[in-house]
Amino acid sequence: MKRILIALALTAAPSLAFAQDGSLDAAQFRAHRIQAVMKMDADNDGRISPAEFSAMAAKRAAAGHAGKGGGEKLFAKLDANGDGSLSSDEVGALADRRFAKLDANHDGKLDAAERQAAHHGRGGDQPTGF
Ligand SMILES: [Ca+2]
Ligand SMILES: [Ca+2]
Repeated sequence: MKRILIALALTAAPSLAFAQDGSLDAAQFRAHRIQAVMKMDADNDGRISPAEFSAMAAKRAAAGHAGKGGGEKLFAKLDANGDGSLSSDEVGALADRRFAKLDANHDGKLDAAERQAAHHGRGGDQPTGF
């Protein structure tokens, strides 16, 4: 089961290809976020444990990326089913919500400006850059 999840996560995460105009649709955004978060999966079990999550948060903090320290609250927020680990589904669901928020003009795509805003994490309090 775990192996299947990993395989799915891998095939669902194609290299990020921008449309010609540099915009990104919801599916691409989602794949990209899942890919980024699953990099935290140090033991490759297809899920992000609290330890893996805080290791990444600590790394980012050390690299000078702000983050409000303890990722515990954030982790709890991301762990939609409360099973103590983050699955790619949970990450994907959050990415969808994030996308809807970032898509300022609601055209179903993130253009360069909207993506820029995302990059700077405006209104984001999340060390993983959601
Ligand atoms: Ca893991
Ligand atoms: Ca979970």
